Amino acid sequence: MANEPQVEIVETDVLVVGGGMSGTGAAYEAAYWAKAKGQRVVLVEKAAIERSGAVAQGLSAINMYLGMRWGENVPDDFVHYVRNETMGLAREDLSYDIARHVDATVHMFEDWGLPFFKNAEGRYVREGRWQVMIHGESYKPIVAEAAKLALGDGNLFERVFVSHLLTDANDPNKIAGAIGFSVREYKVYVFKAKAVICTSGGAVNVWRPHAVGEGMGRAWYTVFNNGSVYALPSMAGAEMTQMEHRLVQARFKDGYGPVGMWFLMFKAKAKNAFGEEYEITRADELQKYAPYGTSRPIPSPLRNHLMMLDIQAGKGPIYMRTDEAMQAMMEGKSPQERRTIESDAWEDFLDMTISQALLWASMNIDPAKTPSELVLTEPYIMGSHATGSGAWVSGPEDVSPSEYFWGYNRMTTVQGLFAAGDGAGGSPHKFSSGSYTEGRLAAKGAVAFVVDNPAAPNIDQGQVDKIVHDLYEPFRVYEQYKDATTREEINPNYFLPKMGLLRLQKIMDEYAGGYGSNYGVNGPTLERGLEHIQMMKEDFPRIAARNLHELLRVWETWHRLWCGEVHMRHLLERKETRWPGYYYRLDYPQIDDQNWHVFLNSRYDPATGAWEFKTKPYIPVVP
Ligand code: SFD
Ligand code: AMP
Repeated sequence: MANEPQVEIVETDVLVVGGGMSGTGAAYEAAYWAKAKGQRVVLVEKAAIERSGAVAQGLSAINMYLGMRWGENVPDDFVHYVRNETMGLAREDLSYDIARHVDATVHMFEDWGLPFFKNAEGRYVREGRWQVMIHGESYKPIVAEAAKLALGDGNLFERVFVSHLLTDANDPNKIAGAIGFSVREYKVYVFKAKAVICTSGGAVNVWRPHAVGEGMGRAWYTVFNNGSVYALPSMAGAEMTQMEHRLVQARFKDGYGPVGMWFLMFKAKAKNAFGEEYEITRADELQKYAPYGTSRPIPSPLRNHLMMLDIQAGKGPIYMRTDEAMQAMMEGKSPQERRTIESDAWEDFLDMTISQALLWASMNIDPAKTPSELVLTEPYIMGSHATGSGAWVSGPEDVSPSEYFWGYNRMTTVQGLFAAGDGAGGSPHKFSSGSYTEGRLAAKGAVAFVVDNPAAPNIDQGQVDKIVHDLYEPFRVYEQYKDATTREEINPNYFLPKMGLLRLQKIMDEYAGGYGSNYGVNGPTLERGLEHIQMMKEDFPRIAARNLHELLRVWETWHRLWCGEVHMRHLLERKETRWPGYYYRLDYPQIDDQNWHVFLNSRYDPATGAWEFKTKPYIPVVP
């Protein structure tokens, strides 16, 4: 263990933070434009990009593909879909921008060797209107390889966790770079950059998960995404939007296998323990949420809401009737065709959620004979699936109204700081392909920003020295106090990151509408929860680390804590329940379109520590 790390300076034009879907997309695109402009592009990733982020295990579907070459959809159709899914609150300029470009990205994946399911005419097989099926176990290595080739030698820094962004010494609202520490060596990197693209993934394990103890590593979204994509820009003073729009998913119990293919392609039904289909028996409930509830598909939060009502009425457990669906599909089919249906059902999980297949095998579940339990997950903060949390970013100049445009596509309110994927707010349903596409769009914007702003960033050396020193404080805390106890995990003077994480998860579950509180919150509960968060922040200087791995966990916990705070502040501010099924503001149980059909934005001021909230108008951009 070292008291002070070795420090390495890396100078670049564009810095990409995170090498997941949007990060590899950003690197691929930025490198292309940068070559022409003589710029350097560097990517920094906490893990190894070949298997990092949400797509590390692979995916069995690409959930955003329009099929424009076959006349299947046009971008306006996608915007209508997103508008309804979000109960009327999407940044339509951003959704439109991704929609018009996403097909080209998907075709590129195929050129690079990603295998697609195809029908007799050579078209991609559709799971649903927006989703196409892939044999996607190696999806991530394929896009990672393209990013590595584009970046070139010496420009990829793996196993480096970015903990802080740096702003310009002369202009606190301009980006200057980032700081990260190696999780393999006693080394800290100071990246000096003219533009930074933040793509470091959604927030998982902020709330107490269903699976605790040894099962804690099993959640739906990747547990290695700790909310850096929200904490980093927010701590640097960027405006954040929709941070209250958290995601709760209906999933196969315990393994968290996705349900899309079962619902959309296999036409399976979710039914309660008494065989009733809540989407039919509770259809009247949807009328209350017109026009969203009465449009199809039923918005994701409202599907959850109907399921919750059934559970609260004592009608659980809820089952996905895989048995009925598979038997219907297999009727009249040859043994060979039956075998194909069966293997597709298993591959859906084996490509992206292997543990669900293991769980089926270990629980003697044959999906053609036995239904499987569905549950609602703990909440996640995400901007790429069925929710739109993230930074408030500029849209494209040819589409965005002036309220949504300030110069460079996907730039946040901090000059030179860009965001994409889970990190760009207000444009959900981009998924893997849309996130990659958005990374590309942000990269083009970032390169243009550097062309217009070529001056080297001014680094505040005092700020850098303090951060570098603080990063290793948990080692010093441990060294100072380790002899005060015979059991390292329990100490009167420090706590370890696992304890910190459990403390945060308890606060979030009990005060911020986790599954343990039936997703319900009210004003006083949130205010009390924020007091607990404040106390935890005050205790944070007492967190200790025994090795580099624990140091990583320390700073991941800090980012999660930040996400929890921003989320609670947003929940408190939005005085309505816009997304029943994701959360309930029990003191404001209705949707209030008159007052709250607006985006809610927060800004943390790094100079004063004050929080400011404002609303931004919802402006439709397609008819
Ligand atoms: O079925 C730092 N997703 C699905 N997308 C699809 O297109 N089809 C599906 O089938 C999808 N499904 C699905 C999906 C995800 C998961 C986990 C499952 C099932 C089980 C969603 C997409 O994967 C998702 O939308 C995108 O991946 C989002 O992209 P992006 O770039 O925003 O996040 P990322 O890929 O996780 O990458 C983040 C990277 O950042 C790194 N990182 N690096 C340095 N410093 C830090 N501080 C960092 N913090 C994080 C991460 O390691 C990672 O590489 S289904 O459910 O719908
Ligand atoms: P999932 O597997 O649940 O992540 O879903 C994959 C895709 O299918 C996403 O685009 C979901 O929004 C969509 N989806 C899942 N279930 C349904 C459903 N019952 N009706 C319509 N769309 C769905």
